[in-house]
Amino acid sequence: MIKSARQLTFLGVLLCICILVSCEEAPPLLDVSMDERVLIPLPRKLTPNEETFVIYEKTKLYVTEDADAYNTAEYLQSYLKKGMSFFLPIEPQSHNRNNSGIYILLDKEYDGVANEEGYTLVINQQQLTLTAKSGAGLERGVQTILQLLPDSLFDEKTTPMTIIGVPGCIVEDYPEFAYRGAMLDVARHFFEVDDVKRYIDLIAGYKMNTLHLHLADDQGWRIEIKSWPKLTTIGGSTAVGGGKGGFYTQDDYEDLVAFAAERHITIIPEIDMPGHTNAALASYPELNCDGQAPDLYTGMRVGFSSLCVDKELTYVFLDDVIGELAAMTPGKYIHIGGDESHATPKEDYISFLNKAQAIVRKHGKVVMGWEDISAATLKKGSIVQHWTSAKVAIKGIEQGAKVVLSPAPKTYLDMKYDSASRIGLTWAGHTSVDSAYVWQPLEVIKGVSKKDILGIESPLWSETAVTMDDIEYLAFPRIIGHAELGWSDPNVLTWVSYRKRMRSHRTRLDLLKVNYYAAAELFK
Ligand code: TNX
Repeated sequence: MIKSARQLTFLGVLLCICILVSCEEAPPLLDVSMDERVLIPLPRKLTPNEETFVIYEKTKLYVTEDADAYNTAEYLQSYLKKGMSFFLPIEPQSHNRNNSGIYILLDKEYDGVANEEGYTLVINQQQLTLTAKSGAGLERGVQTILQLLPDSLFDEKTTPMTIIGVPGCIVEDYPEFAYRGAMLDVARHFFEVDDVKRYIDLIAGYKMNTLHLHLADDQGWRIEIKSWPKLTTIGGSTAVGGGKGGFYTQDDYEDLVAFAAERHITIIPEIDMPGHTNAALASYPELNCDGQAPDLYTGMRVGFSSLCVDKELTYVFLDDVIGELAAMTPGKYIHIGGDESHATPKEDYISFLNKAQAIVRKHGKVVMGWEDISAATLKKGSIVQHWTSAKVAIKGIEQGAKVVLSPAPKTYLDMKYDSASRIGLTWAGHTSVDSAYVWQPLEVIKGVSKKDILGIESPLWSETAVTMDDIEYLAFPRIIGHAELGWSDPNVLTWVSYRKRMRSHRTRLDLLKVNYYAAAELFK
């Protein structure tokens, strides 16, 4: 018989403990098949099962105790919060590994996938587990999780959901190429910090890992250099067509770098030289051989400007600019352009580039440049970016450089899709969505082997792109195909599979309000 209130309390506590320990409440059931979801880029290995993981109000996010796992969990949490009626708590996984829930696990010793950016995803009725050996791996994996969530989660118009299903499967995944990049030309037209952040978010969704910012050209200088302030006050004051221009303060730039780093995206800054420098030359008369500053330039010609190769001051200028840029750049590369220096005599070009490379090295960074820099003596570890001449790129590779592939007819996002495109250039032809997708990276430069190729980059030159809508119209959907070529196994990719997946994926682009071009060959 129960004799006292104290005994009653004791029994009550015991009962509660029993419930908590022995019978964790079973999650509700749902049945979602992999056929209802699309993955782009296509993973290496995808094995669907018959089970469904259900996210509902009792679901928790369990993490290993480190910043990367926690940040990844928070990122997923923020997406789930947008479309669901409740908030998933994040807890350390140490004592809970057998509970039902979502697990984000960083394990430096993990050898399930050897690649630094690889990850494994195991989804069944009980658990959804993402494992990787690096923060970058977790980032690529969480993007796969987001693609496995229902589109309705991304729909601002639906009422918050109380329960969603994630199709059961095992994904083992890793990239084909270490470098998967996009380039944004913010010099011909300037794009605000928030626009660049949106671009970063969009490319992160397809597992790209590099954003190359073309920060200076004839028409505009877009990055604050404290020791040479007129570069931005004068050089940054206009744009192609004579717009008002703009520039990033160093605080803006550091904000961008940090924002990209959260998505494990490296920003590579480019200051194009010795050509493409009219904005700098217009800002400081003393940088010119004749001491006369040219007018600011708002046209679209290339190849008419050059830094003054023989002037001592040119190298003081470079040292200051690269020094400040290097201090804002956690990544290892600084891009020094080097393309289309038609106004610089060849001997001068070579001597200039050799000095410029030494300055980049002095500031602890590695040189990246357009393939044209192969004319100089390249330092060890350099990257040449192929855009138009395989012959020139090979000269760089022969010097031991690795190559990033940006063949203009396939990857230049500023080429018109066809003659009806409302903006874009045509010098490398028209680039339809299927043409941008159907090519083999290993065949771009004959005789070059995979070990020479660091990866792929999609440049978007902005002579004709004025607004973010213009950027999205030119980039999407072509850039998604490039992301897949950079990540997935080339032996299994087909246009038919890609087209089928893109047709389903279109809803997601609509919900994210991406101003993509609805190409007939893809969507009609
Ligand atoms: C060539 S690609 C350029 C750029 C132009 C672009 C337009 C390269 C290294 N130079 O200066 O903006 O074509 O498509």
